[in-house]
Amino acid sequence: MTRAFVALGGNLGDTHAILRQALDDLAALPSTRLLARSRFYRTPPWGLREQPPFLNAAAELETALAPHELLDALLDIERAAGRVREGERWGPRTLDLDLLHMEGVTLRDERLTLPHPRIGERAFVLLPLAELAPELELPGQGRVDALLAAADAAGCVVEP
Ligand code: PH2
Ligand code: MG
Ligand code: MG
Repeated sequence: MTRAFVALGGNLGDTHAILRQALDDLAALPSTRLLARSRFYRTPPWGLREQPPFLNAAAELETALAPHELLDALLDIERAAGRVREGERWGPRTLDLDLLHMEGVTLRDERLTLPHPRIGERAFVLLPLAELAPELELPGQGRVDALLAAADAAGCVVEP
């Protein structure tokens, strides 16, 4: 079994309901347990500024799935939430599930890079991830709590 961390985000539709459903879907994956989930954060759009704010969260899993099996499962959950991949890069989406890290795994191919290479730039990923694993060491990037301390979390707020 491998510990894995997933970032959840979305800014189209009923974002709370969509993220809650995604967490249920993660918990229901084969050979996988949902160990923990963060609170939900409302966050300013990053990358492409002219779009609605996002709702972001993170989940900690324990899984026997291989990295690419887990990636395919995340894409299935995105599709079930009505995700269409035709918009702009960084643009609005109903559900985005990004595989952040799997313990003991570093890899880079045309479909997947682990750990996710841009965690350190993104407060909307680090804030929820730091709730789950502040001491986690991301190979090549550093500790989650140190990355968060250096990140710009302006405008990110916990949702009730
Ligand atoms: N996802 C993006 C682009 N920009 N901004 C925020 N705040 N949260 C996101 O999840 C996000 C984003 C592309 O995946
Ligand atoms: Mg993303
Ligand atoms: Mg994605």
